[in-house]
Amino acid sequence: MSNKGKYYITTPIYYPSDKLHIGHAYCTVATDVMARYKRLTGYDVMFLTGTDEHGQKIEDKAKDAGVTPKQYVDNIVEGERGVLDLWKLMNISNDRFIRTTDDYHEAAVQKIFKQLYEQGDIYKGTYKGKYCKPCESFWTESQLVDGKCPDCGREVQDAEEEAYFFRLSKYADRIQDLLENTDFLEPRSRVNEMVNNFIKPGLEDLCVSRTSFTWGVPVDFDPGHVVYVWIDALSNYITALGYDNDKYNDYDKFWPADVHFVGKEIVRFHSIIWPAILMALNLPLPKKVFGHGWLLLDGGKMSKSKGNVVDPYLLSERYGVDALRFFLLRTFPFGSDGNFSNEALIGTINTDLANDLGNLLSRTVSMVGKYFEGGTLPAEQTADGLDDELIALASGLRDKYEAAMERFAFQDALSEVFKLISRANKYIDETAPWVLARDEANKPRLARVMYNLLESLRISAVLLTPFMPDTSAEILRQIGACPCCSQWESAGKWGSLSATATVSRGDNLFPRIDMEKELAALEE
Ligand code: ME8
Repeated sequence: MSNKGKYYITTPIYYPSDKLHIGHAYCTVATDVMARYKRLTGYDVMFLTGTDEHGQKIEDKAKDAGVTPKQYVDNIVEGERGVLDLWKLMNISNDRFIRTTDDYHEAAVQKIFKQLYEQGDIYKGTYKGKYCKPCESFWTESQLVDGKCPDCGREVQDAEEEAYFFRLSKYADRIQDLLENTDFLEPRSRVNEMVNNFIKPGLEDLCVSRTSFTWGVPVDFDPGHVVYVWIDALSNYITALGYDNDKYNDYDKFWPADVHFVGKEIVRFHSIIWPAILMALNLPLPKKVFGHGWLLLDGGKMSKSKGNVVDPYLLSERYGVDALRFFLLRTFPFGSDGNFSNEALIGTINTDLANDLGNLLSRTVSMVGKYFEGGTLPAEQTADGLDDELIALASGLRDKYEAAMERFAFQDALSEVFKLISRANKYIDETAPWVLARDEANKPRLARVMYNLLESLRISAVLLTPFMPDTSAEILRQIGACPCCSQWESAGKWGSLSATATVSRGDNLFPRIDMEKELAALEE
């Protein structure tokens, strides 16, 4: 396999203030799909995810639970059905997992904070403002919406305390230029929002330390202050590679990141504050920040603090990991919001996976087994003009898929694959193999029809691998694909499967779900 170079991709580091929900799984699955896709195409990938473990909210939650903050986060991260278990269950292929309570990270954050202070990018002042406790966000009066937190709509409190500030204002012009004149931030629609709402009204310096709680990285030169959220959280992307620490040694190789995937509510932190911190540290900027949309439930954002969350653990167990992964990226365009519902999930499983993909595989493999000795195609095969359209579609698929994947348009990439799957199902009706099978003289033609179906399945399965790794492996196994025709290169080459492939039947990939019964069962 060719090595195309390095690729570094990250998820946000999630707050382990509660169990993670389907919104977190959404971003992590998307990142995993991209990481797997890049590996498939020959990149040396670093995929980072992790947890953001400090802050007042976690301190409060731990107190309520009667445990220390560290015990609290340890349980959510490492405990049974915790974050690590969830990612394992969901087949997440992260190369590294960072916890902001890891010693090496804390020590590096202290160094970064001190450096910024010593060079004058951080100074001491008094913080006056409004604070939203559930969101752990400070807001200025002008940012409030109807006097409430612009993120969650809840009440905010007056806050005033001695604090350190980062000179964000100093970087305003450079950040505006970065946002407006490069493709640093995508989707592009988010650029105007950042520039008009945050930069044009005047970027204010950012409060980066707190004295009102203790669960944070201590400011080592000023006891009583802990580093407040963003310098701690954002620097995970470099400390996890070994920046300012000896734990890892990958900074030179992998930084700058190729893309940070983040939800739209933290685009501001990643496209304004993070580049400013990096500019102050004189480090290269990530190549791209992509702000994805939210999964909504009954029209509102799912969130741990609102409690309207859907458990990805339960959904994976009930419907299968691959079905859930597929649903998340097939149904919602990555840059936009989408409404999660059980009906949509079951509908997608039934339509795309059970009817279209599952049926194509089971019909094809069972016909090959039924019509040919030992399930092996004979070498003598007869082509027909009827095959051309299917072959043309399959041969052009990889390029279209690649173009969509490079835009993070997962839904479009899957639509292209499913066009081939539908076309192949139609091809079965057009060629009517059961009619051909009635006459021995038609065997070479029948063999060719079967081969074309197996080839369509092979190319589809290779391209579905990043989305549904286990399912794709099973399809490739059933159709008798050798390892070398299961690679990216061969997904672009019609005819890679051996003409005399041998199929082996397996279980039905996705049994159809009875929607009514299932919805009733879920209500219980
Ligand atoms: O913001 N729909 O952590 P967090 C889609 N620790 N995605 C969602 C979602 C939803 N309803 N809810 C959450 C933090 N997400 C900080 C990040 S990064 C240096 C620090 C996803 O636990 C989405 O990617 O609140 C969002 O940005 C992220 O989880 C926020 O997770």
